[in-house]
Amino acid sequence: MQLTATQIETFHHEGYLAVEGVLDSADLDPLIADFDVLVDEVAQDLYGEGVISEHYADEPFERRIALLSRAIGGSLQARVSFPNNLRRPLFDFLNNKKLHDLLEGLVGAEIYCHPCQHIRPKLPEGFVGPGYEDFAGKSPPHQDAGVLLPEADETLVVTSWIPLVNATEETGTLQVYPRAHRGEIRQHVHAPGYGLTIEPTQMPEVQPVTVPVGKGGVLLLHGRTPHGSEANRSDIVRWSMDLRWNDARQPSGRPLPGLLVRSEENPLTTYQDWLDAWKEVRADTQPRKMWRW
Ligand SMILES: O=C(O)CCC(=O)C(=O)O
Ligand SMILES: [Fe+2]
Repeated sequence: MQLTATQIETFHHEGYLAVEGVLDSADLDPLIADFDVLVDEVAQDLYGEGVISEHYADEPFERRIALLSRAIGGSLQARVSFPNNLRRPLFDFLNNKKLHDLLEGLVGAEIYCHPCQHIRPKLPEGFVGPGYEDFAGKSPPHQDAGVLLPEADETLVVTSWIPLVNATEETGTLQVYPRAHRGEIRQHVHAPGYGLTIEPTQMPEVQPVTVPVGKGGVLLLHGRTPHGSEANRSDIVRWSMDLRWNDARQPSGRPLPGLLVRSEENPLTTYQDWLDAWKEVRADTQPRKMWRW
């Protein structure tokens, strides 16, 4: 599916665009099945380490990681997200042509899959006690461009936010500040336990819009569009992925390995290239500047 001229215009005017029905079960099922396998492996490890006394093996994808997280009193996000998870089904998903077709209208035909990306099992609020807000997964308002290095200030890095369950207001879908992506990158400050957030005096004057996105849909965000999310008030995990993309010929602002996924000019990144690049990063002990603030 390619974006229409009207959709592209809306994206640039509003700073975001929700597109329903981009992906179907043939796209999502193999990935979700692999997350299931991965969560099972995590459960086996935790059980082996004596940290949990139950595997929760009969629990569905939408619940199991919440029960495991509660049992350990902490977050398991890092275990299932990049770069701990560099599994083949994830690589295949990053190479999904439907996503590239969609992105091509915004970033052009030389497409780089940006290394700043996350898989977020956002836990139901009721599962986490006080003090664990950081893994309840509320995201304070921020611009994704605000977490990259200034070298990427002129690069349009598009975020594709992809829920793996229906993302509704109740499950804590994204909230987006419309038409607030113009102008300079706003000053960000560290919000304890939450990462970077826009400095309060620089907050947009508009009210945020809650954007529900059905499973199979994709929410596209301009890198300077302020957005965040509230708590997940449902009783299922709001699994989502945020993947970023830019014109491969422009700086990404994050000195870590991404992937060339569509190009007429250069060979695409193979699975082995990707693994090797991350291996090199892990072996490199030199400090790397990753964030502007
Ligand atoms: O998933 C969330 O709640 C936050 C995601 C986000 O900030 C992003 O996709 O850039
Ligand atoms: Fe973000």
